[in-house]
Amino acid sequence: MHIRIINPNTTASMTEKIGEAARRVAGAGTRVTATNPRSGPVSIESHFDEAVSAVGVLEEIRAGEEEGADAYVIACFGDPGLFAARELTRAPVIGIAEAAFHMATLVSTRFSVVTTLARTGIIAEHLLATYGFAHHCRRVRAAEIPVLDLEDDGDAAFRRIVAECRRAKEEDGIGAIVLGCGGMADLTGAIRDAVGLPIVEGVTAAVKLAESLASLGLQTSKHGDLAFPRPKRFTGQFEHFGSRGA
Ligand code: 2AL
Repeated sequence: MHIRIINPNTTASMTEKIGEAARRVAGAGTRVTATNPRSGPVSIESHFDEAVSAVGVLEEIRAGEEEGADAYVIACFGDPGLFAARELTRAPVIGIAEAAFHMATLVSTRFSVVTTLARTGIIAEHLLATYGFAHHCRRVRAAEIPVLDLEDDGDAAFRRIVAECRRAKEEDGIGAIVLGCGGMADLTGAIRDAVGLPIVEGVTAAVKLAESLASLGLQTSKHGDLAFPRPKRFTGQFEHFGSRGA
């Protein structure tokens, strides 16, 4: 099977890192490709960044449909464009936040999220509520690192994440930690060793869930709200979206 991983930000080094983390856990019969939109923010750390990036995600889904991808992973912790992406394809589309939340509840009754900047915490909180996981999450914490510091100053970022994870372990009454950024995908093992808790990382969780869905023959339902969008005209720079539909 072919899993197409979409890093919604435009930082190529992060896309590469995400692809490598995914390939490390993918099964022998799984081909992983990692892409990012041509246009958009270099990192996603606000509602504005997220809204702009969602259009790029949808462009990448359309490109994946040309290639016949079997499943998609949206590799940003805000899951930008997730439900819209599901409308564009029969293949499963999995967001890394939802994948991590699901997996965390299978290994612990309560978890905390450790994300990048405190201002992005509200995005995770909204998703926890939307997906029905709020009851399982004790706290959304931030290591106070800008996303691109994960690329540019990895050692310092790692230390701050581990320190926050240790505080979560001591203070939150939790059994597991969810890492709150796609750019942390390469750090999972080292954080687990340093903290001594199950560390659930969304990119790898999403790859294994995508493989599970594919092996069960489960695709995105086209009955109801996730049906292909009704054909209609789009104008201006989005004119090309108008040719799609049922
Ligand atoms: C993210 C993420 O996963 N990638 C990105 O650019 N921003 N989310 C986050 N909370 O830092």
